[in-house]
Amino acid sequence: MDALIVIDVQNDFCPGGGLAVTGGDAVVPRINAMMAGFPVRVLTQDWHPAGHSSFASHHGRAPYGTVDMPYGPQVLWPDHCVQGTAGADFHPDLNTDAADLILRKGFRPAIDSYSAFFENDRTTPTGLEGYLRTRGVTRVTLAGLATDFCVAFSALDAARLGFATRVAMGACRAIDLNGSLEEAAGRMRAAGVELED
Ligand code: VGL
Ligand code: ZN
Repeated sequence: MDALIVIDVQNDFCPGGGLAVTGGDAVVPRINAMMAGFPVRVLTQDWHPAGHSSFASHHGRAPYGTVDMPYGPQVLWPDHCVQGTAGADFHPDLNTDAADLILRKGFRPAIDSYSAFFENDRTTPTGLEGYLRTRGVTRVTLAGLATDFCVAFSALDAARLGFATRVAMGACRAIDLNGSLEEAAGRMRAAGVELED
């Protein structure tokens, strides 16, 4: 059984948003068209409380530096996807009606969660693995935002958990911070993730 996992197609990751990804909105028609081809469809939503510890503003710092968190280095982001704000809403044209499950992540104040499977400590589960396994899913295809952070971390975890994992690169867009896209692509390939156009 195949699942489509759509990562964080939210207003703040689209042009005009708090953490805008270049061309982020361009993935929407492509993802809507893909949905019909999958029996299991999951959308994830980055869902931070105000003042989240991944926000540069929380530390009185400029965005895109890093801090050492108890779980390791953490990139500091502009405020984004704050619970209940318009920036946290899905892009208005995304076909959210087609979703079987909407999974929220990043809601714990002290820990970020790039991956749809585990938070950034790499051990706290989101519950998605259990959902997919109990629905009989063995293969996952990922799409969405951003290629080099939440999509890549989700793909690497999916592969590690034993799901046959594919990323629809044409239905993703990257932040590309200091070569992070190339690095993420290399790590995904090395982990056996299939990168397709
Ligand atoms: C993301 C940075 C911070 C993502 C989420 O969806 O890729 N990136 N929060
Ligand atoms: Zn976030």
